[in-house]
Amino acid sequence: MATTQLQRMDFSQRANALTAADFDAYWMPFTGNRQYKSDPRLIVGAQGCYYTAADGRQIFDSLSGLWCASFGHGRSEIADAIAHAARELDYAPPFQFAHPLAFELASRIKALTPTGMDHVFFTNSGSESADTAIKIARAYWQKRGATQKTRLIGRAKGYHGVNVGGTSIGGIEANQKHFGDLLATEHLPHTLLDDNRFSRGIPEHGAELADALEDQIAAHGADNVAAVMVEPMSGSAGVIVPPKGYLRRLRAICDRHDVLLIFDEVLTGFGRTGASFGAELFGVTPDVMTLAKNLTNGAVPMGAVVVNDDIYRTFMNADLPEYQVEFAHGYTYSAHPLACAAGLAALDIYERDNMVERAAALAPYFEEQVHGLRGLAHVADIRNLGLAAAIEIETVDGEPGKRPWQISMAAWQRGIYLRFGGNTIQLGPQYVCEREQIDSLCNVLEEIVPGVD
Ligand code: PXG
Repeated sequence: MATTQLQRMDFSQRANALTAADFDAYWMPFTGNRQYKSDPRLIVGAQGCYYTAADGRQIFDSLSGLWCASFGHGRSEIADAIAHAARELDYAPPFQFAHPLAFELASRIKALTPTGMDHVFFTNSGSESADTAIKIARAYWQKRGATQKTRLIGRAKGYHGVNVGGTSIGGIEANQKHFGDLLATEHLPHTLLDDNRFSRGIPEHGAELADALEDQIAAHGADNVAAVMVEPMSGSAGVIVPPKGYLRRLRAICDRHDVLLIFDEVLTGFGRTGASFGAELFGVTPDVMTLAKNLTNGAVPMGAVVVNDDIYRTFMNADLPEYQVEFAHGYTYSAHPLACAAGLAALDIYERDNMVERAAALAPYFEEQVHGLRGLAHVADIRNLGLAAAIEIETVDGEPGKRPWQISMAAWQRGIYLRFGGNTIQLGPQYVCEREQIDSLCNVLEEIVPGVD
């Protein structure tokens, strides 16, 4: 439908007007396009913890969008901030010029992130944050004269988005196998151990798996290793929580060998684990931290990379004429005024409404209810941390994703948006939801999980 025919953004009317050609024109990301287009699941509105489907049904959002709208949908403060910014300053070039909101938001992020994380580089997504972090790490060692320090170490089952750096350092084979040569990277073993099945929160076993980092650094020589990047808690691979002591051990090994530690906090940032950041929960401060998602409550795409003072000063103290760029990197939309406005409004809500405390207060109840699903047919494991949980589903027909997909489709029929990935279904409710909503989510799962083939 031509945009001029509808001045207002009436999503529901527009949903009804879509044609087969429109469906064909849109190549959907991370989607079985053929299946979706034969059975579209259109979303036309969002408020609080619910989406509105095109057929008018209210659909419970059990993953805060994609882990990004944790403070509740339709926050009017954020909408107003975006609208104001769009009218006052729709765009400003971020290279060599800037607008005030960028500095304000950087200061706010600095104040909220762990002590020592002092300087903020803006991107537009988690993927861009991951690739930016990798480039910062490599360029840092170059500036320090350690030109050989370029190798990168990630972790099996890690997810750092879909750009080339993040795809390489990530450890999800399905995301890598179609793309030929990627960056050379090593991968630490994941920490998904049989002994830890059905652990509640942080599992007991496996801290020693961190010692693989010693071996990998030794194999290449510390002089050749730039950085290690891990999620404090792996989200996409199905809520893999690091064992007690594991991240501290990684930190110690990095310190011993002068290797930068990058925490990808795109998903864990701003309260998801029941603490403000994974770094805080686990008591480990990285050198570089990547952020996105909740930074704007999902309302405008935005990411950020936060670095410690040593890294920033190393770039600033480079022996270059003052007018020359210290880091040849940036995006047309870095620190976009609409994103900054959304970020400032989202962080106002985050602080004023004590979002971390809310998430932490709901987490024990969530844990109890989710673990109540243990014993259902097909359930192989349940893992959780804060307001994140994954239910691992036994594989059928050699297709790990089949049952999770069937469960998600059944959930949609029952009024729940449910995310599935690999052999898991994943839950990440909004911090603003209530116990009753967790109850009804788990009640529906109790009915549909055993019901799939
Ligand atoms: N790092 C981490 C840790 C993430 O979780 C990204 C980077 C990439 O962010 P962008 O904004 O480029 O998508 C992510 C994204 C899921 C799921 O189902 C998780 C993500 C995205 C989509 C689905 O767990 N995380």
